[in-house]
Amino acid sequence: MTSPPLPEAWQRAEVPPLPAIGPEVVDEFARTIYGRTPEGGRLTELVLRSRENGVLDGAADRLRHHAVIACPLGDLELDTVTHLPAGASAEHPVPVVVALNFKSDEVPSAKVMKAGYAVLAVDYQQIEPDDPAPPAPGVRALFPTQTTESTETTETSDTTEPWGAVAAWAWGLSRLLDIADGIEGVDPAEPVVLGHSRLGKAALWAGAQDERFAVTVANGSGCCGASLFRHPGGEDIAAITTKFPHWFVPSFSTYAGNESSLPVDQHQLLASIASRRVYVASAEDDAWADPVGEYLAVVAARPAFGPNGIGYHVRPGTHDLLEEDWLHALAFAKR
Ligand code: GTR
Repeated sequence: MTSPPLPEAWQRAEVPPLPAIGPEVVDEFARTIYGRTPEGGRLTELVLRSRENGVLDGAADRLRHHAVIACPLGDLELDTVTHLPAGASAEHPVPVVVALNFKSDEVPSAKVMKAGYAVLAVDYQQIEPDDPAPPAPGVRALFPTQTTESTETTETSDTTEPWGAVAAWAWGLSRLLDIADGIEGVDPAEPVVLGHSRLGKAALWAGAQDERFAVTVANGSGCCGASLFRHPGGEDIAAITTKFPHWFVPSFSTYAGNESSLPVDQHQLLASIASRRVYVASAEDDAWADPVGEYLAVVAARPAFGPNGIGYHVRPGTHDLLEEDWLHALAFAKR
């Protein structure tokens, strides 16, 4: 599939240098922005609740599972939806895309299913409510208060900040991969993690931390996703931490209006996923997500990847995850 051409002005924009990438970079992102996603959470029950064959004009079978995940302070229950492409079976398993949905009834299109991937998704708020003061707590209440660990080389190592909701959603994406392992017709090798917008931020943080993900796809992920903090335009730290304080560690807001003092930028997050692969997608009229900043992060991160290691497209239109975004991303994943 050919991607739409890039606007010419973008190709002349300044690309930031890429500092050396080591495990301490992921620690810095945990410490300053997302909080550390804790280890743990064990899938203890996976029950197939229903199966509808031949949905999406015959392109897929729809499976609904109930999963129980044992966490240190209690169980988290998830109701997942899996679309298996027609013809997938235990004898002919297909690779999987794990994704978070904004609503439980979101379904991939028939054309997306024909790309040959199973799509396993859950409503993201089953993992953690998207609310600064949720009426009922999510998974973050099922783990003891943690210390954000840093490497010895980092000076400020002793923080006790809670992990943000983006990190909780990232944890959920890893659990979806555990669930994929138990579904007949799914081959859990070479999995793709995909998300749009705030869920694109979560997909990137999952891809950076969970090395099982072979391909990470961030669509319209914007500020705290793929776009550079230091590229002006779109949402900034002041805006995002005012409206969504629960997404990040509380101290992240101290960088509001002072982006240049943040010890990291998002091209380093993309690069930290290498040698595994990354795909970033933007929309031309999605100014709030700063498509130019997303593109520049990809170009800046490119030296960390091998050939075909990082891909990008920008399409006409607004902030959305469209069929064409899926098809470009899956064509990249298949390469
Ligand atoms: C916006 C937010 C963005 C983006 C978006 C979304 O309101 O400012 O960072 O994540 O929501 O998730 O749709």
